[in-house]
Amino acid sequence: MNKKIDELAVATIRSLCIDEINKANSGHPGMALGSAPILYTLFTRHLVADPKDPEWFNRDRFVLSAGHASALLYAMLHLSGYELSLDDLKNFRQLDSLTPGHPEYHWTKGVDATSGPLGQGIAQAVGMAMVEESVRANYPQGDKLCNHYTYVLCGDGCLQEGISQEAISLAGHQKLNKLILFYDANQVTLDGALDLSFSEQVKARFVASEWDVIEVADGNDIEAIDAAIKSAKGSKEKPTMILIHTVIGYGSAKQGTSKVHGSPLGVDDGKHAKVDVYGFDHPDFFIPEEVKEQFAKTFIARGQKAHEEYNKDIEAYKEKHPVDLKRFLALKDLSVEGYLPKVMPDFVEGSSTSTRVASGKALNAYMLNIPNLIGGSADVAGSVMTKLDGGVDFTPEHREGHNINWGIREFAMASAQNGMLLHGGLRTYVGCFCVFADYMKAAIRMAALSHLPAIYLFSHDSIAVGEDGPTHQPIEQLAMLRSIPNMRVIRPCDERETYAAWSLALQSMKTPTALILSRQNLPLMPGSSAEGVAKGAYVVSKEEKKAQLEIIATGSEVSLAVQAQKLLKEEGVDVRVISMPSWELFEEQEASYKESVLSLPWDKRVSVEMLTTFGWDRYAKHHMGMDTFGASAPAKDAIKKFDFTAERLVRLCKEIVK
Ligand SMILES: Cc1ncc(C[n+]2csc(CCOP(=O)(O)OP(=O)(O)O)c2C)c(N)n1
Repeated sequence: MNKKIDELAVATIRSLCIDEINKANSGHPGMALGSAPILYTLFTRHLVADPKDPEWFNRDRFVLSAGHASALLYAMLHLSGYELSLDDLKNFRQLDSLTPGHPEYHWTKGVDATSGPLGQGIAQAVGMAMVEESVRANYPQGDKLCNHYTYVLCGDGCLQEGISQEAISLAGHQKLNKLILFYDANQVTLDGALDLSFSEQVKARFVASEWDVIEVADGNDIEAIDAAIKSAKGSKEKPTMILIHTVIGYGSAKQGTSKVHGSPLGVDDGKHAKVDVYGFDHPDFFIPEEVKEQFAKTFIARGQKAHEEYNKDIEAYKEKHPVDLKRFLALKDLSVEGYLPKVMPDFVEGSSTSTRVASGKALNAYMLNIPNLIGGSADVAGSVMTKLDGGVDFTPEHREGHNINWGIREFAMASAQNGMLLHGGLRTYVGCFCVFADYMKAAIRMAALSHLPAIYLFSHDSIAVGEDGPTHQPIEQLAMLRSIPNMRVIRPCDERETYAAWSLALQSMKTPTALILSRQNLPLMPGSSAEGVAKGAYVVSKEEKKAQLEIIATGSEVSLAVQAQKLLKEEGVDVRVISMPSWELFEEQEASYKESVLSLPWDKRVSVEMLTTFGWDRYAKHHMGMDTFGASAPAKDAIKKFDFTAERLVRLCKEIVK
């Protein structure tokens, strides 16, 4: 190996990082400078990807879990031939630039995952590695379609976050041997030395989680990093963590301290690092020709060759397995078009079922049609109905399995789902009790921000959970979910609405969907409609002549509202009942449709939802909801205690009409 060019290239990368951050007068030089040799070694000697086709399906994936080191990733992408110009580097962190503060998927070509919230990148990489196995196992000669490594770079911060352990533990259990994690162990975080808050034996923790561990003593030793990656790629049984001792802010007068974590070096210190330490005496943003050539003949040439060979393999595959290839090509981009059943099943009028059971039935029906639908729950499959009946579990021995046992790791489950969808090749869902959506919030937000069509099944959706009590009874969770931009929440009122909700969730391409499901049985509503669900809200039970009030209900409260409507009629009060399974879908409708459903003025409308009333002012002046925590008791007693009855709704409506 030519040590001289390696040193020159690393000096170039580090200098670019210093210049990007100095020009922006903002950014995180610390880890970028310390980790530069790691990414240089990975990109020039191992990573397989094609900058001309950044979305090439079979590329190796790379996740910068420590997203604050974005200046380094951008320098790497520029040198590696991606569509990211020197001007883009000069615009680091500026409005609408291709080089935002933290890496954003869909925005900057070559960025495989949005990252920055520490820890989540590790779980996303675990999800990617799971899909890599699943896709390969689900096709004949699957290795011709999907066969690559997943790399992730993290720092001390990511490993302090709890989600990292959930993800590491899962990856070890699943024996994801093609997952390779670099740990930039610089022993410094934002506030100071790591030992202010951390004295863990990190190696032992990984070993205990069934990982291989390799240690590199000097983060500037490219040959040692290279040898570690080679060894990790050969692992047959376990994922590998490569612990690399680095120096934060390498080259700066402030290296080794937290002062260099998140502040620009400035001109003088920048010059000191570049000239005195790296021996790189050039103008800002200078890239030597030899360095450009080095990337052209390593990373760029390797990727191009691999991609060409892959394309040839696909041509041959087409001859042998045309039907499988068609499925692969559709699902690689997450589309299920052509795989959804054309008609709804015949629902039994007069029947009653919980929407969690209805969801399980819908899932099974859709799974029979969509071969690459995969998912599971955080140890509540039997309660949330997340299993494919008679299906196989996804395990190291059965990578073709569709049922994932996520274990009680809600946050990593949701974050890994993001990684699965970022990878592409299959559609996913995850489930847990609605109240624990809070555990997953940061990952749900990330799905919405990353435009991923994640599906969440949240059952046990109100105080009707019953005996488990207020710890398990959601109150404010729907308000939280509804407040996330680019998020869709659907709370179906019966079996028909549940099937429709599932279909909409699967058709979504860029928006996550949460299905909010009941534990208790709900009657099939004669007026419920799949088309109505698609519009977010519709009249489920009309007024007799002229409505004096409009009751807007969701989920289990729709039947309660219809009951109240009947009682009110007996007392001479005419009301309309609207089922509103999804605020977000309703907001997408034209004004004329919205006005046809909500036809009365705001002060003549009542919302009914056995959850917080927070947010409902948007649609109604009057509310029947739950603005306290619930209580532990059989469901009927809990509901009685909080007087969540048709009679109360009748009283409220009469009061308003008066
Ligand atoms: C979940 C989360 N919490 C806090 C932060 C703010 N933050 C960004 S970097 C950082 C310190 C990370 O330390 P380390 O991983 O060692 O990075 P280094 O100091 O080496 O750059 C913190 C607290 C964040 N980005 N995400």
